[in-house]
Amino acid sequence: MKVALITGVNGQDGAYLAELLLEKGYMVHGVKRRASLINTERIDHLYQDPHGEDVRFKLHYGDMTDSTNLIRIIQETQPDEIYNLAAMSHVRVSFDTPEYTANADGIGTLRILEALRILKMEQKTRVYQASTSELYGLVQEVPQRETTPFYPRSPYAVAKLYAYWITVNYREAYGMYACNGILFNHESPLRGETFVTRKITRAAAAIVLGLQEKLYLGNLDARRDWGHAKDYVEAMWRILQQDEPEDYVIATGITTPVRDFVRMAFDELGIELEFLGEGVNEVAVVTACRNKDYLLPIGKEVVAVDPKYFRPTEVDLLIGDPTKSKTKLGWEPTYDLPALVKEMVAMDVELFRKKDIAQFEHLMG
Ligand code: NDP
Ligand code: GDR
Repeated sequence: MKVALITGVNGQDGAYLAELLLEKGYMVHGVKRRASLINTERIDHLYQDPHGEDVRFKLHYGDMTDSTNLIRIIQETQPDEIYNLAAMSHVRVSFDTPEYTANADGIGTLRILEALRILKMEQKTRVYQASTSELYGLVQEVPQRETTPFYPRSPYAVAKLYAYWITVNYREAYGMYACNGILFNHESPLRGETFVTRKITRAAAAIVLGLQEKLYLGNLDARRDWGHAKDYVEAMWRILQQDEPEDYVIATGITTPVRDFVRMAFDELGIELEFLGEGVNEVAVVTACRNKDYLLPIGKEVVAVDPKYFRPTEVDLLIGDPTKSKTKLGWEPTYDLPALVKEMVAMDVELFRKKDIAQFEHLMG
């Protein structure tokens, strides 16, 4: 039985990847941080009683900033494959916590690679590093591919730049099977609530259900190449199954402005919007309601801009060229953007309907 270790197992990608690897028959170990409240909601359905027989999913407490603990977990679990997904992954927040982000996202990757050398496992264990389209930052070339120069635009992206190159360096210096997946934005109903897509789908659901008045956003002009996380974790696995270790762009090849994502999410609920005004004064108002269950007053302002969500330096345009991953990995996305939006909106409506509304009140701001 192959053994995998996933850092960031209770994040969006960790949850989908753990499920995929369990389906493939792996023994899966996950690293999670201690939190004051249990935050394993995304992986609770995978939980197995550790006292039972044939347990194939185990969680370990750990932190990317603590090398002693990473060395111990790797020694105990003896993984064939490590998927390093743990990171402070919010670009805007990285401007507020730059040093911590560098430590967890940059040096954290070094700690994993060096742990394998200390334990003399560098020839046994394959490493997947969660690299990002944020490395491309300021547009140098479109679509962005494996050979496009990097120009990171946030403390997050700069930390990930270090992680990218230390992975390449350990591959070249020590002959390790260590690869970067340069993944463009990928979303799902499990996406964290403060990333723009999930923020929009949750707000659209809450507004039509009368639980929220308005959605405040930052830069509506930014364009992103959005795919579904379920497709992207399949690519991670494929990257570690090749004869030679290489780096791959994983993307859909289609880019969409944030404004259009907003339009699509509300449209899914039968609400048609018109965007009026410019810059910080831009708003979206309701022009039609097609669904009798979700009636909002025509002319109601449901979206406005709040400059607090602007970033000191922004990444304006991301569009990936997935040719290499299609050719070499045989990977293709199965979801398009309309299917992704549909699934996310439906799930958020269901969540708000199912759960006690009071639980959400503190999140409405
Ligand atoms: P999430 O933010 O959903 O998950 C990140 C995970 O990392 C969480 O489990 C979090 O734990 C954990 N984590 C954060 N800091 C530490 C730490 N110091 N020690 C241990 N664990 C930590 O991210 P995604 O699942 O969306 O992304 C997975 C990886 O892929 C990240 O590295 C991200 O930067 C990268 N990436 C993501 C893309 C995307 O579009 N989703 C695109 C390209 C790259 P906790 O729950 O305790 O906070
Ligand atoms: P991103 O994702 O920064 O691309 O990083 P995010 O969804 O946060 O932002 C996408 C774009 O939307 C604009 N935007 C807003 N963003 C947020 N979060 N909140 C808002 O209110 C808002 N309004 C407009 C942003 O300015 C940006 O241009 C994600 C993360 O998952 C990273 O970890 C990963 O590496 C990259 O995707 C690829």
